[in-house]
Amino acid sequence: MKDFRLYVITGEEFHPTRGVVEVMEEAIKGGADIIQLRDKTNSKRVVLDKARKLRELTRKYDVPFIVNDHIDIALAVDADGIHLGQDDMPLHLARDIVGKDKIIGISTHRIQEAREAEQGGADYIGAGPIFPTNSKSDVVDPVTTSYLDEVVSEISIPFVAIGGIKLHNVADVVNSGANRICVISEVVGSEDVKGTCEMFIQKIGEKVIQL
Ligand code: TZP
Ligand code: MG
Repeated sequence: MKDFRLYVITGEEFHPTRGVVEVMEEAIKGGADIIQLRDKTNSKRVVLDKARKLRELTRKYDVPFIVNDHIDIALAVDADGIHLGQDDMPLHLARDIVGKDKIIGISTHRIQEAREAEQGGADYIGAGPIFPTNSKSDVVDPVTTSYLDEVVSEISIPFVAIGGIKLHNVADVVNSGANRICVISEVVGSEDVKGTCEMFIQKIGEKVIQL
């Protein structure tokens, strides 16, 4: 898969007066280089409609488009991939369904899950939640940056740090070895989505040397 640095996931509850396409377009203009549609509340029909629109947008900017949970919707709109959690369709079955060319991302919260995802042929893993977050209801306790240390030392496929990552704490994550950051609320809930993405991109590129 094409590498990425700033992975932005939709979170429409954080921008109630603005449309999802408009917000995600700003994120892309600010440097988001992979986008995920995540909608845990609306009907399949509504999610499908948003997926179609975001597919159109991401094609225009040549940015990979991932659908959370819904393999059928991902296939229907020809998304680039799907993102699955530990309670979703098992990885090997998902791979059988979507084929080898689609990206499959797997959420992980502990190193055993990361190992299984890697061995099972995931294209990337999510590692988190690093910090407390209000963007996920079934959330597990924060895994902290010590989980990133484990992932850095053991896992070879790309990983993306997620969960409670803000402009004020992203340096901790970057200094733990994460080169790819995934964000919902700090980006999509911002008054300046594009500017916030630009600041994230800048901070992802800055590794603080600890003396
Ligand atoms: N998976 C682990 S934490 C999380 C997801 C989807 C939510 C991240 O959202 P935020 O607002 O960036 O903390
Ligand atoms: Mg899921």
